[in-house]
Amino acid sequence: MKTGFVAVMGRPNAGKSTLVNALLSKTVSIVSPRAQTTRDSIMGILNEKGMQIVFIDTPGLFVPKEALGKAMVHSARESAKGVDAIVYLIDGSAASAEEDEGIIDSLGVLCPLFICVNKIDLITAPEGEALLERFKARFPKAVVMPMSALTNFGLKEVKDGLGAVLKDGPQYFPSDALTDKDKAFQAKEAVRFELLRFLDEEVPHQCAVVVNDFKEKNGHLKIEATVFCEKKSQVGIVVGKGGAMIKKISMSARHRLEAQFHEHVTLLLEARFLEGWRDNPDKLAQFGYGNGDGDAD
Ligand SMILES: Nc1nc2c(ncn2[C@@H]2O[C@H](COP(=O)(O)OP(=O)(O)OP(=O)(O)O)[C@@H](O)[C@H]2O)c(=O)[nH]1
Ligand SMILES: [Mg+2]
Repeated sequence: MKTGFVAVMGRPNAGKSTLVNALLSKTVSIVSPRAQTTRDSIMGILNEKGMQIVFIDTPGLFVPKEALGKAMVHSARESAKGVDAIVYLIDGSAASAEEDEGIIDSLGVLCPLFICVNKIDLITAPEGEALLERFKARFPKAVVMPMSALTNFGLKEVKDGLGAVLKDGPQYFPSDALTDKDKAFQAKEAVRFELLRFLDEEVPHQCAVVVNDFKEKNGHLKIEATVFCEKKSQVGIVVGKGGAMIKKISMSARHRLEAQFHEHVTLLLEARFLEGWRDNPDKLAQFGYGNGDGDAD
C-alpha cells in the first residue's frame, strides 16, 4: 500500500484548508475568507484503494508579532519535518509571488515539492501562465501546477502526482479514519468558525475557545466551552445585546456539530475577559498552542 505524510503549506488565506477538505470531500478544517484561520496543524486522512495519504493542513506562514502567531508558524514549520512530500499553495490572486519564493527557500525542502498556483479561477489565463512559468524557472526540481481548490480544478493531478512519489509503507491510520483530531477539538473549531463568521475585524483573532467539559453518552454530546477575549469590550461584543450574539454562535455551532457527528449536541457557551492571552506562554500552552515563546521560525 502506498502511504505517506504530505504537508500542505503556504501563506495565510492561500486556500490550504479548502484544498485538504476538497481532497477528502469532507470538512476536517475550518475555512474562512479571513487570514490566520487555521491555528493548529490538522491531519486529514485520504483513504483510497491501495493508498493512504495523510495530509497535514498547517497554519499559514507569515512574520508573527504575538506569541500566538509564533506558535502557529512554529507548528507549521514543525509539520514539514519528516514528511514524504510538501504541497505549497500560492494564492494566484494575491500578487505575493516574491514573498512565496522567499518562504519556499526558507523551508529548505528535501522531499518532493508540489507548487500549486491556487485560485486560478480568479485570474486570467495569461496571468496564471506567467505565475506557472515563474515558479517553474525558480524551482526547477518542483512540480508546478495550476489549481482551484474551490472548484476542484487540479485536484486529481495533485493526487496522482503524490501517488507517483509516495512509496509502499505501513498504513498509519485505520481505513475509516478522517482526522487525528478528536470531537472536543472539532467542537472548539466549530465555535471558532462561527466567531469568524459573525464577528468583525480583529475580534475572532483575539479570542480563544477552550472546551472545559466534554461528555458523550448514548449519542448525546454535552459540551461546555469558554470564549476568552483579549479585551474587556470584546466580551460584550461576543455576548451581544441580551445575549443574542452568543446564542446565535452557540446555536450555529451546535447545528454544525450535529450534522458532522449525527449526534444530539448540547453546547453551553460563555465569554470571559483574559487580558493579553495571545502573548502569555502559560495561557497559550494551556489552550493547546504550544511553543508560544519559541522563535519566529
Ligand atoms: N476563488 C477561490 N477562492 C478560494 C480558493 N481556494 C480557497 N479559496 C477561498 O480563500 C479563502 C481562504 O481559504 P482557506 O482554505 O481558509 O485558506 P487557508 O490557506 O487555510 O488560510 P489560513 O488557515 O488562514 O492560513 C476562503 O474564503 C476560501 O473559500 C480557490 O481556488 N478559488
Ligand atoms: Mg487554514
